[in-house]
Amino acid sequence: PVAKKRADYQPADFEIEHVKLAFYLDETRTKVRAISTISRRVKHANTLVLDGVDLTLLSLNIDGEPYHDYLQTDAGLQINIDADNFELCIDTQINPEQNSSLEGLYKSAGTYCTQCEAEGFRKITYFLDRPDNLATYDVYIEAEQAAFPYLLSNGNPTGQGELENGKHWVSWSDPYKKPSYLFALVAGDFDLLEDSFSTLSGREVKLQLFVDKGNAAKGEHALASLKKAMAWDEQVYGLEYDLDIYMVVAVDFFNMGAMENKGLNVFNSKFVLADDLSATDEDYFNIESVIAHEYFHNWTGNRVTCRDWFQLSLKEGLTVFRDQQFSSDMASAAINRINNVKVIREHQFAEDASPMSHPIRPDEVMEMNNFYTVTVYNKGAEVISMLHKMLGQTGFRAGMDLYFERHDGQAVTCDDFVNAMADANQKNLNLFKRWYAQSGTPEVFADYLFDEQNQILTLSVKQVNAPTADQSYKQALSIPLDIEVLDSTGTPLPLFSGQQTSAVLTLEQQQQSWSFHCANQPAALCLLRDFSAPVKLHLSQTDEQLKLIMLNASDAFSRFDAWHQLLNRYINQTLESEHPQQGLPQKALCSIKNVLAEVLNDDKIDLALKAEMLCVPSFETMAQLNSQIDVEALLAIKQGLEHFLATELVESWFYHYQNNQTAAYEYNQQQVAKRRMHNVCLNYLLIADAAKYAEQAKQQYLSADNMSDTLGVLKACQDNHVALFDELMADFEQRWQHDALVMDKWFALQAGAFRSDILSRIELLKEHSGFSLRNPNRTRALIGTFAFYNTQAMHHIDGSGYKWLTEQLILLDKINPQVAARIVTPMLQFKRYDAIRQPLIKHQLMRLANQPDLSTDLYEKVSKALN
Ligand code: B3K
Ligand code: ZN
Repeated sequence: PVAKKRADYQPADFEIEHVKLAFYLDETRTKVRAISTISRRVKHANTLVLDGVDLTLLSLNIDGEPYHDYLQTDAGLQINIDADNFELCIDTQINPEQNSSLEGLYKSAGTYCTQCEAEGFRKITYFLDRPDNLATYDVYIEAEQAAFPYLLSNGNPTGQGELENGKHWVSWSDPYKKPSYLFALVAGDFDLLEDSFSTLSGREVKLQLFVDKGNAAKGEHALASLKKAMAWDEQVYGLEYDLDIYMVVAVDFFNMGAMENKGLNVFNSKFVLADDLSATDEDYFNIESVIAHEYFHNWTGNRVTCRDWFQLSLKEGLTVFRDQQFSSDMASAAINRINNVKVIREHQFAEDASPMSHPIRPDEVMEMNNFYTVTVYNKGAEVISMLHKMLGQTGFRAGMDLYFERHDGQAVTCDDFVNAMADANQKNLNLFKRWYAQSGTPEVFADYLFDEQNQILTLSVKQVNAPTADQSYKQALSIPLDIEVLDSTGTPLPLFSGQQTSAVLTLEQQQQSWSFHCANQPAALCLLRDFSAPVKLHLSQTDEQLKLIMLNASDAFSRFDAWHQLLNRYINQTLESEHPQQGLPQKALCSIKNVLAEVLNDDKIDLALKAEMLCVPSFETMAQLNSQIDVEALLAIKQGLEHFLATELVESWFYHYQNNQTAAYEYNQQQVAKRRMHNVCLNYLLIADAAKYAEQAKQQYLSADNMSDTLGVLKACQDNHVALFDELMADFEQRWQHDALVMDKWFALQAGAFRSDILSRIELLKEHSGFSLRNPNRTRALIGTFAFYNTQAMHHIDGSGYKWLTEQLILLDKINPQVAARIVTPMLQFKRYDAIRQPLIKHQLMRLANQPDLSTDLYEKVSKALN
C-alpha cells in the first residue's frame, strides 16, 4: 500500500450532482441500483474514475443504453466517456451478512445499517466516494415487512407501499447536497421513542429515537440530551436544525461512538441507552456529549464539510470543541476541563511522541480510518480553543458566522476556517496556522523577575519544538498563555495597572519577554490557566508556591495542575534516583500526604474537584513524565503512594465515605460529585485494609441503586480483595447476563484485573458464550482493556502479554481491521520501554508485519513503528 499526500489534492474531472439509489435488501445478495446524474467539470476529460470495493458489477448503462467501454480495477471502475452531461445507471450486488468490517452496508444483530465515513460508500456502489462531491440523494428501500418494518434513510420520507410476497418499500429524499460519507440506510425492527422540538424560527421538528425492542425506557436520557443540544446550538451559535425530522438509531455492532449521517444518526448503543441501574454517571455524561457532538455536526461537518480527508479536523476538532463547550454548560465545567486535559496529556502527547505522530491536518495517509485520532479530534479541539481564547466568545462567534456565510453548502479546508476567523476579527492568523501543519508537543520554559521598586513584573518565555517521527524541522508556534499572579495570601493581583487580574499573552517567537505592571510582590504564577495551550510548561516554583496555587487559584485546572506538578516533582526525583523501583521514599510520601490532608479538610474546595485531586495519577499520566517508561518503577511509585495514603489517612477516608452517601439516584452534579468522593474513599479503604472493609463494600454492592456505586465496589476490590471480587463478579454476571452493555463492563473488569493468572482467565473469557471478535464493544472490553490498562500483565517482563495480544490481533485483523488497528497502539511505542521489553515487542510487531494479507490499517501503523 502507498500513502496519499495532501499536497496531491486534485478536484475530480466529473461531478455527480444527483443520485437515485434503490436497495433490494437481502442477507447475502443485496442488489443496489445507482442512477447518477453526472456532469463534466474539466473540458475534454474523458475518463470517469469511480471508487468501488468488494462489489459485484451486474450491469452498467449510460443514458438508458448498455455501455461496455470501461475497465474494472481493484479500486473501482474507469469509464471512458466523452460527454458533458449524462446519466449513469449501475447495478451491483453486495453481501451484508459477510461484511464483518462494519463499513459499508452490514448487519448488526439482525438490523441492516451502514457506515460510510470515511470511505465506506464505495463498498455499496461505484461512486465518486470523496467528500468534495456534493449531491442530492433519493433513496428507495425494499425489504421483508415482518422482519424490517422500519426502512430509514436520510432526509424526509416521500412514499411507502406494500408489495406482494410480504415485502414493502419506503422512499426518502434529502434536499441538502451532501458527500457520500453522510449517506445512511437502516432497516430493522425497533421500539420507537418520539418527541418534537420547535426551532427558534418556529418550525416543528419531529425527533425519533430507534432502539432495540424492550429498551424504550433507556432512550429517555438520549432524547432529552438531544433537545438540550438543539436549544444550546440556537442560543450559543444561532444555528437551527434544517430538516423536518431528526432520527437516531442505536445499534449494537459499531466500530466507534456514533455517526452524524444527515438526518439519520447511527449510534453505538453504548452512547444511547441508559437507566439508573445499568448506567454510570460517566455513561450519562457521555451520552449527552456524544448526542450533542453528532447533532452539532449538522452545521460543522454536514452543511459545511471537508474538501478532502486531510482536512478532517475542520469538522472534528471544531465539533469536539463545541461539544466540550456544551458539556461545560450542562455539567461541571471544572471537571470537564480537567478530563479533557487528561485526554491530551495521557493520550495525545503519547501519540505525538509515537511513530504515528501527525499534525492535526495530516500530510500523508495510507488508511484514512487510522486518522480518527486524539490528535485530529482532541488536539484539533485545543487548537480551536486557542482561537477562542485569543478572540473571545464574541470574536469567535463573529468568525463562525462569517464561516457559515461564506461556506454553507461547500466542501472546504482548515485554512478557509482560519481565514474566516481572521477576517471577521481583522486579525492576521497566518502564524497561528502552523498549528495545523506541525506535529509534536511544544515545551515552554518560563521564568520571571519582579522589580519591587517600580512594580514591574518581567516574564521571559521560550519554546522548544523537538523533532517528531514524521517531521524533523519545526517552527515556532503561536502559544496563548493565560496568566494569573497570586500574592502571598493567594489573592490574584491586578495586572497592567488596571483592575484585571488575568490576561492572555501570546508567545509568537522562539523566545519572548513581557514587562508589565503588577500591583504587589508576586508569590506564585499560574501561566497556563485553563490549559490555554496544548504544551508542556516548565516553570520552577517551590512546593510552597504550588500549594498556594492549589488552594487559591481562581481556575480549577490550575489548582489541579499545581497538585500534579508537586507530585511530579517527587516522582521525577525517584525516577532519577538509584533505585527507582523501590518507589517513593518515606520523606516524599509524608510530604504528599500532608498536602492531601489539607485538601481533604479544606471545605472551600468544590467537592468534585476535591475527589479528583485525591486520586493518584494514572500510570499513563505518570508515563508522560519521561521519554522512557520504567514499568516497574512507575508501578511501584503508584502502588506505594496509594498504599501509604490509604493507611495514613484511613480515618479520614472512612469519615468522608460515611459523609458522602447519596439519596435515591438522580443524575445531577451534586450527586455525581458525592458519588465520586464516596467511591474514591471506598477504594482507599480497601487498599488500607481489605479484610476490615470488605463487609462495607459488599453492603454497598448489595444496596446500590445505581451502576456507579455498583462498579465502585467492583473496581475497589478488583486488585485489593480477589475473593470478594470473584464472588461479586459471579453475582453480577447472573444479574446482568441479558444486558450487553453491562456485560461489556463485566468483561472489562475481568480483563483489567492485576492477578498472576490473568492470561489463562482471559483465554477462558474468550470462550465465554457472550464473547465474539465480531462485536467491537466486546472486543474492546476484553482485549482492549487488557492491552491499554492491564499494565502488569500486558507488559509482563516475560513477553507473554505481547505474544497473546499479537495472536488476538492476527485473528481480529481478518474480521475487523479498524478495531485491530486501534488495539495495536500500546505496542507501537516499543522504543520507550527498557532493553528487555523492546526486543520482545519488536519481535511481535515483526510477526504482525509478516502476516500474509495484513490489512492496510495495521500495515500502516506497524510499518511506521518498525521503521
Ligand atoms: N464522524 C464519525 C467518525 C467516523 C469514523 C470513521 N472511521 C463520528 C464523529 O466523529 O462524530
Ligand atoms: Zn465527529
